[in-house]
Amino acid sequence: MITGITGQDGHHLTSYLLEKGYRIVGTVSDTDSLRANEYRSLHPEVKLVKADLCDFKSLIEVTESSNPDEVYNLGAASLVSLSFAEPEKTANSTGLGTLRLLEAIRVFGANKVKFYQASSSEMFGLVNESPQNELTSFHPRSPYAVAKTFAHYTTQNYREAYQMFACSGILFNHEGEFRRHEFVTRKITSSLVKIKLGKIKRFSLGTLTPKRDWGYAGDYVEAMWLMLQHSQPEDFVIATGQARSVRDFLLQAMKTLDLGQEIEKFVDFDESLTRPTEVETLVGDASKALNTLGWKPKTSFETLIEIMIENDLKIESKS
Ligand code: G4F
Repeated sequence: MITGITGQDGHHLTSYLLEKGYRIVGTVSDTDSLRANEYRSLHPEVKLVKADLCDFKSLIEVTESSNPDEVYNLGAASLVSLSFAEPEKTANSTGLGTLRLLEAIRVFGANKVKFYQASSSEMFGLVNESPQNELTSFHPRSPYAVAKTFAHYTTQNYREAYQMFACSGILFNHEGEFRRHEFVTRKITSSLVKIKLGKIKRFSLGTLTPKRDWGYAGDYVEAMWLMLQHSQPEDFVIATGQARSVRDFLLQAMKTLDLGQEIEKFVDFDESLTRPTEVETLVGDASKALNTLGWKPKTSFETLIEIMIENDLKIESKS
């Protein structure tokens, strides 16, 4: 069972698990939404069931009816910037939603269900060491990160209190062809592709200085699965180990599209796209995942950008 199945990671995880012969039930809050219909057209073999992380009764019902062996909790209000405008909604779905789901699983099969929680590197926030690993302390800097930290500790508590196989993957930024346009990487690749095709002349960004550890989402879903196949429930950092700035991403994307290296030709800066509290630098140390699960990232920064640009070129040339 996968919550948030119509999101970026849901798409990748679906393909990964279907190839392994899994039967999948995906939960969506609205079975007729555009995203649900798009998802269905790509993965018609997956059953979509209406359930909402903010509605405990629906989680009890879907857990009982689908009787899952593995649960991947990918559902969340995942836009950090939006969480400042909607803190209560974010806490309810991203934070309390995880608690509700764990409670539903505890009632209907705690001993057999393996639970994966999508924790986030945003929890490290104002970092006190670099790179960050599983022992680095958290200093969340947004309502989103606060909610994810609550969900992370709740998962740990259910593991310890009820001996549940519940673990968290602390995933650093991961991008790809299913990334939504609101995130900076997709905003950059799709806008530059539109510029290349003569559809627009310029676009706006908030800031170029923050650094992130950007990997490919297709690589990261393998780590989620490996965590649930491990002999015991443990938390893992999943990252590439390399920090690049928004500027680095932009310049590499411009290079890939032969658009030169003059940022001012295409980009405006808009103060309203900055955050009240920014996370300046995140970079992960995934050596525990390598040593314990044998996981490592396969896709380079340059290839990730090529994948995203190729996909945007396909979409924009058609429309
Ligand atoms: O693409 P972003 O919005 O991703 P962010 O905030 O790092 O969060 C992503 O990664 C987390 C894992 O660490 C996930 F938990 C989370 O759900 C999400 O997937 O922003 C990246 C950076 C930020 O520093 C932001 O301030 O880009 C900067 N930025 C600059 N201009 C912008 C923009 N971000 C967005 N979304 N839009 C801009 O115009």
